Amino acid sequence: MKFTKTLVGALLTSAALTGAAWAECEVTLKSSDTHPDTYPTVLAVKSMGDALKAETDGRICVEIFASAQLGEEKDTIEQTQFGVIDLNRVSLGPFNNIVTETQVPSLPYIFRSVEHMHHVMDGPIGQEILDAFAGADLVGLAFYDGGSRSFYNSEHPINSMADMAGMKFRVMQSDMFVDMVSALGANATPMPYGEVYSSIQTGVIDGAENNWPSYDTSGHFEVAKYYTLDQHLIVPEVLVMSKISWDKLTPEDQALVKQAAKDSVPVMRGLWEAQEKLSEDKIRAAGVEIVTDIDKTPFIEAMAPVYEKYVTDDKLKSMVERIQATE
Ligand code: GTR
Repeated sequence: MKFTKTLVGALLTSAALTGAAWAECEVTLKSSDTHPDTYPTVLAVKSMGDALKAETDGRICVEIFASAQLGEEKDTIEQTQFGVIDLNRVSLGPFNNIVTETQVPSLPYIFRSVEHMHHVMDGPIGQEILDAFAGADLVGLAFYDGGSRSFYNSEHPINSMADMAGMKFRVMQSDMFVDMVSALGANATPMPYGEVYSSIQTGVIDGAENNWPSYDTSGHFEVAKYYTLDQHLIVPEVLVMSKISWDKLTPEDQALVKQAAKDSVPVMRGLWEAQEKLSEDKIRAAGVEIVTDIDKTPFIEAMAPVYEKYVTDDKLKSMVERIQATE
């Protein structure tokens, strides 16, 4: 590019303005995400930051650290509990061992569809789960979409549960997901997202499971070319705030943060729908072998022991029943 005087001038002015704008922020909330800059979750938090900044005349800003710059999800959750990170956008999976209530919407096949998940998470059950984060020194702000997760691997197409026998799949760091994979006759290795690509490439694991956008943007489809749409999980994602950071805000500012987070949800859902299509097209064009007509019934039936082990107390049992009764 040829740098004309005008262009250089414009760049300098915009740099100065950006600097000035950040300098005005009285509160800068540091926000973490494992995904790259253009991923729907990152863009949704960005829209929340823009709204907050506008609402507060530039007093409250959000600075996003995408692409796991602040660490893998399990570690960033701890940093958020300690107030080192202010905001964190994470799947509910890595919360399963910390906030028991998050196990319920993470149960395999608990939701009949994404619409069913929205009805539940937008209502009183969703609110109960958001409130439960208080027990882990966190404030649950909003749920985002994570589509449905399915298995992919580098070995062969999976047409039935029998094809999974003895295979090794990476799962998120949640005991429940380890048991889920065992119940399907395969072996599970919990590991951070950032280690999955090389682990498949080097044969440490045979595959993993995720939604279209993550399978795409992580590049996993390049090393695991068989994807079976068994859709075992429709696990929502969540935006949480550190209780320590929250307590530093005035009640008025807390209300603004809560509202901005809520308002980012429809933004996220629109971006998600578009991204799912883009990723699916890209993956199909890349020649991935996709099994769509899998019979899910044996998969659903195999999950009984997982429900038995994890849905133990009355509170969780009632939550499961209420979800099943939700339209
Ligand atoms: C993605 C999710 C991430 C992370 C990742 C994983 O779908 O958006 O938050 O949980 O999956 O499998 O670790």
